[in-house]
Amino acid sequence: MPRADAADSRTPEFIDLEGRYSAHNYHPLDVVIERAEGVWVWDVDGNRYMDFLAAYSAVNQGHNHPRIVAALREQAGRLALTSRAFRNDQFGPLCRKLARLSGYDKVLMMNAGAEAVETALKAARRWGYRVKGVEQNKAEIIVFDGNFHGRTTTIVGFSADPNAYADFGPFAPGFVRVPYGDLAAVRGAINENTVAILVEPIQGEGGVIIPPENFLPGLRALCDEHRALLLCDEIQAGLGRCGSLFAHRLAGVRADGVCIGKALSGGLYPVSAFLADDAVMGVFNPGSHGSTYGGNPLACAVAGAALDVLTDEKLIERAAELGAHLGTRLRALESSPLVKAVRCVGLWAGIDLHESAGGARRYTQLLKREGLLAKGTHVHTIRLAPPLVITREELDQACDTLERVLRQPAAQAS
Ligand code: IF1
Repeated sequence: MPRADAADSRTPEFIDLEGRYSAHNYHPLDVVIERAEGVWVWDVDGNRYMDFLAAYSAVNQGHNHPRIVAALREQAGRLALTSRAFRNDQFGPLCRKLARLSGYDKVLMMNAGAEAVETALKAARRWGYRVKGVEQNKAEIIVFDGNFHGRTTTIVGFSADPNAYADFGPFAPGFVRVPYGDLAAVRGAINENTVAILVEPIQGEGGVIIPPENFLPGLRALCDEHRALLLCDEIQAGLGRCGSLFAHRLAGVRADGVCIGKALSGGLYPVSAFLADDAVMGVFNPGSHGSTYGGNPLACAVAGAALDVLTDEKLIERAAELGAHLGTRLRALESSPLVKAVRCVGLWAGIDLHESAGGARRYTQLLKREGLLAKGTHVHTIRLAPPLVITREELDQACDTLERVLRQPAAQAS
């Protein structure tokens, strides 16, 4: 098998091009991928890796799923973009499919996940003024420490991560941030001007942080008591990742608004959406919100196929079943001197390393050498999120690799 560090490797030329011509807004692993299929990717030197990031859960259906690729190809050859100034034959059927699957009255199609979140924020504010009767420009939205909802200046304005907000101010007012999982803090922050609580049911970027069992039901109760909207950001946790269509449903809760994205297109096209019932979605009138590409025919055709793959291939059930096995395998790692804690829900896991291990990045580099691609977060945590099409054999192969790498003494790991 050719090696990425071999003398004739093509990898360095691509790294050089990125360094010379791209903004340095990322620090990726030095792997240059040129082909992908299912859970597998190949780099420009012919090395094969198992993808345990799945583009942050955008590729739940597996890379280049043939049904979704076929839908993309067929639609692209016929009609790609009309703008919403006119109607098209893909938009209504996709909205119906998504409304029926999710159980919400209405859908508002956007492109990036951050746009779906911004849509939710606008809906909540306008609902607050026009339905709840909050005084103009007094609307407050409760958010949480450790949140990640996108990178617009509104959203980073309520981030707790200096990397996300430093020197991007001034920021939009009207956001109150409290500790994640802390119902008492939410109770202390909610008031007559609170129009919504925006929450990730499980925090992805935070390191697959699972809140206490009573947290989401408690938020639901507080929203009902204070007439505020519960908005769940399911852009990463949703669409099967946690073994449920929506992660918050695992807590027996129904949100008033849901943001989805990423796997809504199976990684083939940027598609996002905000889902809500008429009482909330009714605040939007023509000209009040939208986007050039929002709900375009190509996006709708791709999203329709991506949702069909999720349901027809029972990927949600699969994530629940295989996730239980992943959890069992990963909990065995807790006996490693490197490992501080393991969290797993569905096919989504976070492994916290002790600080003495020297940081997650060195282990993701070791894992890459062993043919497993994973991403660190917040310095000491390795995040695991394979495509939901992974087989049990592939999952065990990956866990064997994790065992091998995470049982090396820190000193030997280089
Ligand atoms: C990057 C993080 C993950 C998200 C949730 C909204 C969005 C995201 C829960 C916005 C996007 C992506 C963004 C991407 C890397 C990745 C990420 F590391 F940035 F934080 F997954 F954890 N809500 N997450 O996870 O969706 O606008 O990106 O489509 O910016 O590097 P987007």
